[in-house]
Amino acid sequence: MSSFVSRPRISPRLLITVGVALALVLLALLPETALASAPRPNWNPGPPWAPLDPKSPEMHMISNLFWIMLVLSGIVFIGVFGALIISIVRFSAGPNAAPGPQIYGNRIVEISWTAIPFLILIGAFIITAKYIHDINTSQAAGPPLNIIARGHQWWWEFYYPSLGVVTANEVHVPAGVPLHFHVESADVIHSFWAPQLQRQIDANPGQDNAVFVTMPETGVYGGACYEYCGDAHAWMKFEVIVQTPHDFALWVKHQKSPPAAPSNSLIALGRTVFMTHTCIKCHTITGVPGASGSVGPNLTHVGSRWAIAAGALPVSVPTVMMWIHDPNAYKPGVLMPGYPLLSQKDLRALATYLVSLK
Ligand code: HEC
Ligand SMILES: [Cu+2]
Repeated sequence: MSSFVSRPRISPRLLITVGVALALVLLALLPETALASAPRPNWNPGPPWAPLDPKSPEMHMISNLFWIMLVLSGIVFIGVFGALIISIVRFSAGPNAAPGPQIYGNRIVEISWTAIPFLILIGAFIITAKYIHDINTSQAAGPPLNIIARGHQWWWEFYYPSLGVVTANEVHVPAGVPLHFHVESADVIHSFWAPQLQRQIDANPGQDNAVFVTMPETGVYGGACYEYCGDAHAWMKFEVIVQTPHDFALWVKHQKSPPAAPSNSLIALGRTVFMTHTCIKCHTITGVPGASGSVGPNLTHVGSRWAIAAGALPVSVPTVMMWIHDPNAYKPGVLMPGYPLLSQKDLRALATYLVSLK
C-alpha cells in the first residue's frame, strides 16, 4: 500500500508525452489556419444528417432502409440487453451461495436462439436486396437525361452528350426529369455523392457507373468527392442546381452560345494575355483560337459558376487573380501552375476577362 501512495501523482513521462502530442496537433493545424484566411464560397451539402433529410424519391428509399434497420436492430438490442439485465438482477447469487443446479442443453432454447436471429437476418437481407435493386434501377418513366460526371484530380467535369454542354463543378438539372448520371474518372478512383440526392458511387477510370435520380423540386444541393483521391481531395466539391425545365432550357441555350466579344479594352487585353500564355494548353474557351486544352475545366462560362477550383475560391476579380498568381496557396497540391511573373496589370486584365465570361 505505501509504495502505491508514494508514487508521484503525474509521471514526468506522461507530461512529456502529452506535451509532445499537443505540439504535434498545433503544428498540424498551422497550415489549416493559414488556409482558412482565404475567402471561401458558400457550399451547402445539407445538415450532417443530410441522408436522413432526403430530397429525392431514391434518397427517401435509402433513408427508409436506414430507419427499418435501426428499428430492427433496436428491438434486438433491447431484447438482448433486457434479458441480460433481468438475469443479472434476478438470478445473481451471493458470494456464499451454493452452486446452482448443473444442467446440460435445452432443445427449445437452442433452436429458438438459432432460428430467431436467422429469420431476422434473412428478413434484413431480403429488404436490403430489394432496396439496393430499386435504387439502382431507374424508377421514373420516360427517357432519362444523360449526364457524364467525370472526376478529375481535383474537380468534377459534367458533360451532357445529348445537349453538347460541358461545365465544371456544378451540374444543372431540370426538376421532374429522370436523370442518369454516368460516373467516370479521368485518373484515380473518386466517389460521387450529393447526400440529399442519391447513394455514393465510385468514379472508376474506364468504367461507367450509373446513378439514377429524379428531383421533384427545384433547389441547390451540395456534393463532394467521398473517396480519398490525393492532396486536394477535400476541395473537390460541386453543386447540383435543380431548375424548372424552362430555366434549365435557358441555361443550356446560354451555355451553348459562345461568350460575348470583349466589351472594353481591359477585357480585350485579358483575352490576349490568356491566348499568349500556356493557359490555352490546359483550358478551352469556345471561340478563342488555340484554347482547346482539356487538362483543366472548360472556362467558356467560368464567370457564371458558383465557385472556382471546386469550391476553393469564389468567383470575383480579386479571387481569380489570387488563384492565377498562386493556385497552390488556396488548393494545396493543385495540378495548375502559378503565374507569379505576370504583371499586376496583365493579371487584373486576365481575371477581369475570365469573370466576364458569364
Ligand atoms: C498544366 C495545366 C494548366 C495550365 C497551364 C493552366 N491551368 Fe488553370 N487549371 C488547371 C487545372 C487542372 C485546374 C483545376 C484545378 C482544380 O480545381 O483542382 C485549373 C483551374 C483553373 C481555373 C478555375 C476554373 C474552375 O472552373 O474551377 C481558372 C480560372 C484557371 N485555371 C485559369 C487559368 C489561367 C488564366 C491560366 C494561364 C495563365 C491557366 N489556368 C493555366 C490546369 C492548368
Ligand atoms: Cu476525392
